[in-house]
Amino acid sequence: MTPALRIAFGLAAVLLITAAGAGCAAVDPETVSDSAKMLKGAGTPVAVAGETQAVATQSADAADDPAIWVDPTNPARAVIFGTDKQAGLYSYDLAGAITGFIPDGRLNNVDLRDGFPTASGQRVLVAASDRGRLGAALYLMDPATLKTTPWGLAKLDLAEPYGLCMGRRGDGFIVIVNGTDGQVRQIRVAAGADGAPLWTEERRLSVGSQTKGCVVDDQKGVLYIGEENRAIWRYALDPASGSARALVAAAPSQMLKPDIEGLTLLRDGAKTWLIASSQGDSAFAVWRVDGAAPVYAGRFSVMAARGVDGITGTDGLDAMGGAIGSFPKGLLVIQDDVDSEGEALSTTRQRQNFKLVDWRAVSDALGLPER
Ligand SMILES: [Ca+2]
Ligand SMILES: [Ca+2]
Ligand SMILES: [Ca+2]
Repeated sequence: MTPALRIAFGLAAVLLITAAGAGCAAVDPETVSDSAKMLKGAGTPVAVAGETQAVATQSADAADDPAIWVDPTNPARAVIFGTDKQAGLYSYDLAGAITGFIPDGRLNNVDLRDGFPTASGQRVLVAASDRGRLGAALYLMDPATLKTTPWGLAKLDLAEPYGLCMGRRGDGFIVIVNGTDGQVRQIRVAAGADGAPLWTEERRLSVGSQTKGCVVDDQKGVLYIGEENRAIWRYALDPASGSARALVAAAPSQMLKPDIEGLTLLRDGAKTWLIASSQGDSAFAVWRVDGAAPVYAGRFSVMAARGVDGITGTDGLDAMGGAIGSFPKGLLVIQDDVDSEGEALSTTRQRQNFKLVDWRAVSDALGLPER
C-alpha cells in the first residue's frame, strides 16, 4: 500500500465514521486486496507449476515473501521459507507442504545465506524484517536436520522495518533492512563468542520514499532496491560507496506498474537475471544484469495450470537457478494475493500462499538466450 493510498483509506474511514456516526469501524488497508481486481496478469503467459499450502491468516494480507535454500551437495534437499506478515515464519518442502512454523509475529520479508560460521559448525543464516519488534529477526537452520531455530533480534532504529535482503561480502554476512519511510540500514552479522548474534551497522541510506523489495548480487557486489512508486535503484554493496546509485528502471512505465514489490536474482550459468514484481498489473519484469548495464528482456505473468490457480498482486518472490528437485534449470517461488477457492479465477481474497514456477517456462516464454 502506498502512503497516498493509506491517506486515501484513512480519509475514507473518517468520512464513513462522520456519515454513519460512532461505531463504524475504520478501513484496515491490510484487508484491501493488492490484486486491483485483476483476474490475471498483463505479461507474457507462463504456466504455474505448483503451490504451497496457504498460510493460516485468512481474509487479510498475510503471505508476503519467500526464500529458497537448496543443499549444494543434493539438489533434492530443499527448504522454502515463507512469511505470514501477521503471524510468523513458515517452512515448506518442494511439494508445498508445511514442514514447520515459528510463531514470531509480524515478519515481512525473509532472506538467507548459506555457510554461516557458528561454534556448532556452519548454519544457514535466515533473517526476516520484524515490524512488531522493529529490527531483523534472526534464525539458524541446521543443514543436516533442516530444523530452524530463532536466534535473536537485531534491533534497528527504523520507524517501520519493511523490506529485507541479505548478501555476502568477503567473510561478511550482510543484512539490509529498509523502511516504509525509505530509510535503509545495512548491518554485518556474526556469531559472538557466547553464541549470541553480534551486529554492527555499516551504512545507512535514504532512498527517498517507501521502499520494500531488495536483493544483493554477491558476485558483483551490487544491491538493488525498489522504491515502490518510483524506481529500481542499483547501489554498490560496499558501504564505502555511500549513497551513490544508478537507475535500473523508472515507474510507472511499460515495464513497471507500481507498486514495485519483490526483487530477486536468478543465476543461469554465466547469466544473471533480475526479476521484479510489477504488482500494479500482476506481471514480472526481467533484466539481464551480468553485464555493465542492465538489459531489459521482457515481462511475464503466471497463469493457472495443472489444477493450480494463477498469480496476481504479488508482494515478495525468490528464485534460484540450477537443479532444484524436479526443476532442472531453476525455480521461482512467488507470493499470490488470492489463492482462489476451487482454483477458479477470482479477486475474492480468502487466503494467500506461494506459487512455484519452473524457470524453463519463463525462459521459453520470453525467448531468453540458452547460452
Ligand atoms: Ca499483499
Ligand atoms: Ca491466485
Ligand atoms: Ca490454489
